[in-house]
Amino acid sequence: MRRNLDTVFIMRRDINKYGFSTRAVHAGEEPNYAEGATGDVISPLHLTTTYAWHNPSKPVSEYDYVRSSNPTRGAYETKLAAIEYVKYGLAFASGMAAENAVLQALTSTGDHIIGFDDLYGGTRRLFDKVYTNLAISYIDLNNLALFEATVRPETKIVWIESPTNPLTKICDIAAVAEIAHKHGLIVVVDNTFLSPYFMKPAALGADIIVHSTTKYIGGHSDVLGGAVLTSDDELYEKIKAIQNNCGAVLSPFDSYLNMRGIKTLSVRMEQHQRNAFAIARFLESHPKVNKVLYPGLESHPQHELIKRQASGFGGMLSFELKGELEDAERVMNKLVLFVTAESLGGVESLIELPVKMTHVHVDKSVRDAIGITDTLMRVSVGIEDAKDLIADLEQALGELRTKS
Ligand code: P1T
Repeated sequence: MRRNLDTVFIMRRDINKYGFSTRAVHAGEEPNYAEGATGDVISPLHLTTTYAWHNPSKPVSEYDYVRSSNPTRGAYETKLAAIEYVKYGLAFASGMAAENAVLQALTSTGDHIIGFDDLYGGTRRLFDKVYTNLAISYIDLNNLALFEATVRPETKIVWIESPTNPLTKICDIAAVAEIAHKHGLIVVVDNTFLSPYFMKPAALGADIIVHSTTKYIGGHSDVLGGAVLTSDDELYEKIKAIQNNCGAVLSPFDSYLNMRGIKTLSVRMEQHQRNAFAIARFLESHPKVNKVLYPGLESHPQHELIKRQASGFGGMLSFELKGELEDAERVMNKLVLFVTAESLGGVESLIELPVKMTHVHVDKSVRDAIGITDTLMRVSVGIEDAKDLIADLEQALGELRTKS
């Protein structure tokens, strides 16, 4: 049963009539004006694992046990749903736990899934190594004829990232969704990279949206979490049952931190994007750089497409050096501000080498086929001063010039 907030709060606001930033600040955080209440402006951190009953027939409230529901997690799930413009939010202990809940709830042995060919390496590992009872086809979803030809009677889900991780490939979500729905497929969009600030996949036809909230939603590289969002009552009930029965829920404290993160999502995303543009343009003009993949650049092959379906381009970019693997490693070792690390979406800038880090588990033949080369580096652009970030890249790339 979905928690009825009216029993806890006196609701004065209709959050649905507000814009993104207002929702991000206020959804799930209505002050409690009830007689005798404390009037908290911020939804408080509510720590208890269990809730009292007056007697075995009469619980004090609609809460019975923390795995099933908790006021802080409930408030966070309300905020998540509001910023994705959907009815329901479900918070999980990690992005992978969220993805797993979707697969567990909606697939059974023999089903077939179609995935974009450049999904996050961990998502591919979940599909390939854990869901060995399913058939998976990875294809370029920009080829809509190929997509339709790949659909089989047992196909259940099409799984999209746009931009993909790490090649920043975009696909036309509305076009994919139209074909998918014609064949009765469920459309899942992993919206981690753009965040709901820049793209609302539900409006493009996504049935389910997943997030690694570890990234932009948390925003400070200190909370692991995941989320599933949907407006579909039946899908929600099925995935909620897995959340409760399997138990990979987000803790109240982490829910509280992520609520705090969401309040600044819009201002952070604007600064991530501003800096990403500055860095992308700098790299594009650098003689040691072979190519820059940032959807905001006119040179990005799907620049026009992303402009149609999103309101921005985000803070993630990848670039390929001229040279060998060792050159990429030399540059990374010289960087002072950029930290070599996996993950993304935090306020600090990170850089990583997919062939040795995030995508090391993806077969080399697959990496070669889709273009994850030895010198491809992925940058999660933070919110520092752009000029400091560019100076750091300039001195590190200069290291390369002295060698040649
Ligand atoms: O790490 P976790 O919160 O479990 O989320 C997994 C995940 C799901 N989807 C996308 C698009 C992701 O990028 C991730 C996690 N990605 C990294 C850790 C990374 O460095 O790309």
